[in-house]
Amino acid sequence: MAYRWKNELTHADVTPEAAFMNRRQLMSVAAAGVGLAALGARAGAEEALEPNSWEDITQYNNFYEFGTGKTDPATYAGGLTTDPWSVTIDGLVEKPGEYDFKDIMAQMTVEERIYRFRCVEAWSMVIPWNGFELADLLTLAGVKPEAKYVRFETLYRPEEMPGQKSRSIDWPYVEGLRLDEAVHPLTIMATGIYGKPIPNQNGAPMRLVVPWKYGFKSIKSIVKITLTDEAPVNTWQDLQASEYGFYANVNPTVDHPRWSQATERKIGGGLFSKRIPTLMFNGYEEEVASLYEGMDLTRFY
Ligand SMILES: Nc1nc2c(c(=O)[nH]1)N[C@H]1C(S)=C(S)[C@@H](COP(=O)(O)O)O[C@H]1N2
Ligand SMILES: [Mo]
Repeated sequence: MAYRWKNELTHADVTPEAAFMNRRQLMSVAAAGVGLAALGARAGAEEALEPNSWEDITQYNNFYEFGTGKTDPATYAGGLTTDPWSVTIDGLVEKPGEYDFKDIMAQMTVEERIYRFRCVEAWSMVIPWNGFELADLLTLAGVKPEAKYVRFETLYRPEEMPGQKSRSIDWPYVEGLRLDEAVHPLTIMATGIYGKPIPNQNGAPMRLVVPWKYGFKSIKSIVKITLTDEAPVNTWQDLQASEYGFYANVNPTVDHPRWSQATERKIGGGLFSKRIPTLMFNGYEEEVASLYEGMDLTRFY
């Protein structure tokens, strides 16, 4: 990789309870041989944002396979079998096949990424993910030069995913990225939160996290990754193309047809969740703006 991400949001400001766990986590990360430099604060971070609590992150979710209510995933996802788990990687790759999750994990370097997470519905959190760069997984499979896009699919298993009995969505849930977005060092496969295995409601055992895009791009519980030369149609675009696009880059200057995207409600303050300004590319403009040079960002949403 050309460079590795440095966390701008640090544990320096977390609540005492979380800080206790994080100290252990830092030690285990260090023991695993991951450079502590990667955990350092980025100079000039203008605000001291705190990661949300474990409760916020695991009890207020969008995972329509378990229902459309925010507490449905925490209520129903416990019944999902995530072991064994495998991911089919196919399409324009040198080594297509079924990759066992445990074999993948044995070859990946898991590190912590403290990212802002901004849902298109205008709520947000700060989440300390554990995961590996998607680029490293794609390298395992060997991307062919003709590949231009990556298509992702979530598990389809209605016996364990009660929300899939509803036909309002054409299951399985599908997402897509341009290849350069997919191999960007900010793009990770998350396998943990706060140093613990990622809970089912957050997309166990492996889910995408693309922090500069609206949350729906961060597809959960992935079973298939396909390299293609055509832009995949993602689930939300398929459902309502006038409201949800392929790029879905966070942009406070382009409103959703039904609400403003200029501000967001940061989860965690209960009824008094505070509204904060939404940042261009969710605060990752410096890292990702060059991917979209020459594109009219008010048109390509
Ligand atoms: N398979 C699948 N992935 C999904 C969703 C979903 O319904 N199904 N919801 C998306 C939306 S809208 C958001 S905001 C995030 C929520 O992630 P979180 O519950 O970990 O906060 O997951 C995204 N990934
Ligand atoms: Mo979302």
